[in-house]
Amino acid sequence: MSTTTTTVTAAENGEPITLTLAYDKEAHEKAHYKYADYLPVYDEKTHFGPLQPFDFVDRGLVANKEKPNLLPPNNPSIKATKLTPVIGTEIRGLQLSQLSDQQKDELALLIAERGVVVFRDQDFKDIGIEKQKAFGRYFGPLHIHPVGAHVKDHLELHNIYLGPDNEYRNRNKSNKLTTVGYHSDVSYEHQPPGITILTLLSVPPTGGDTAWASQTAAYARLSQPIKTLLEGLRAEHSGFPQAENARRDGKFVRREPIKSEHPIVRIHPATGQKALFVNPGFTKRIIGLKDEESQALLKLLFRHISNGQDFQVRVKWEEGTVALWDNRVTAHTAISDYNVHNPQEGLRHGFRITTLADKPTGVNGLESTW
Ligand SMILES: O=C(O)CCC(=O)C(=O)O
Ligand SMILES: [Fe+2]
Repeated sequence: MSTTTTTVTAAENGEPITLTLAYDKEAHEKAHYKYADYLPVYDEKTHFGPLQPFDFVDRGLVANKEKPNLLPPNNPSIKATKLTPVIGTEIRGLQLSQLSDQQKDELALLIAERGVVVFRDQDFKDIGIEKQKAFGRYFGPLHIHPVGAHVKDHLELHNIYLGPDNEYRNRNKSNKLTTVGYHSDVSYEHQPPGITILTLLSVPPTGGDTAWASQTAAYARLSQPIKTLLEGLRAEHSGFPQAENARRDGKFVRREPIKSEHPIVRIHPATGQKALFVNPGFTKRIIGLKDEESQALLKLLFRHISNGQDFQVRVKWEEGTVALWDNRVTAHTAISDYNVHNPQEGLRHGFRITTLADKPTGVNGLESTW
């Protein structure tokens, strides 16, 4: 398993920054890779203190619920298709880069309602990094990943890269039966992400889909006694294993890991919908239960989320696809089913912009603690 690590020095604000390149420089130079500026690197110097609390108002709260600006009726050039009855909408005929504030507000609400909205044929990947970040910032402060590879000089662009020159993303999967691992992005944060915007720059012709599960549907399917039990409970979400694995692998940890205790049933601030807010990626235990009780209940919920094909959607990426999802009402997983060593199946590369949101609120005002 080869992870390329070449160390170079970049002069930034007069201060040298050690960058580790997480790709094969020569191979990409030879191929004149169009998105070379977005290749994965590690800034091994910039360290951050804990994230600070901030006020958050969901953009979806001020949106017109009919969405007349985003999806005007009688406009045949805009096509919005429900990918499944329960979760996922695909939009063609609109450019994210051209949306007005009103349209973005309606989009925030649509993402909350549908879980994930997939935009096809976008110019978003070519509008430049500053505009990409500004688009994300409209929905909330941008998250900087505590350990991940990023785009050079832009820590807010979390790198998604799996190719012959860097298989690190699959490292922890190599002794697993499946690459599927449902999670809600960095749910251990005290004010965890709302909307994530994932843009792929290089898409394998087949494979590398992403799947999402509706956590509102997952909640709704539960029996009333289980719903009632879960509504009174919090679960611990931890960033420690991720940071410990990174350190073990010689990666730089730019922010020390934290834990949060979030309500297991969370209410979305814009839709008022209840959603399950536990995920196999980061949720470790249920507070107040005995160990065996917590393990049994989490196992039940994780299986429920992962097995529920009838409340999941699987999306095939195309050139120009951008997917936006709401981490408060969905869990998602990359599907790493392609052979990175087969040039025909090739490289999957993109970037994730992740916006932070509210401190989770549960039923009867149950709040997150830490
Ligand atoms: O690559 C994907 O499809 C999703 C990646 C992901 O879930 C993540 O980086 O958090
Ligand atoms: Fe993710």
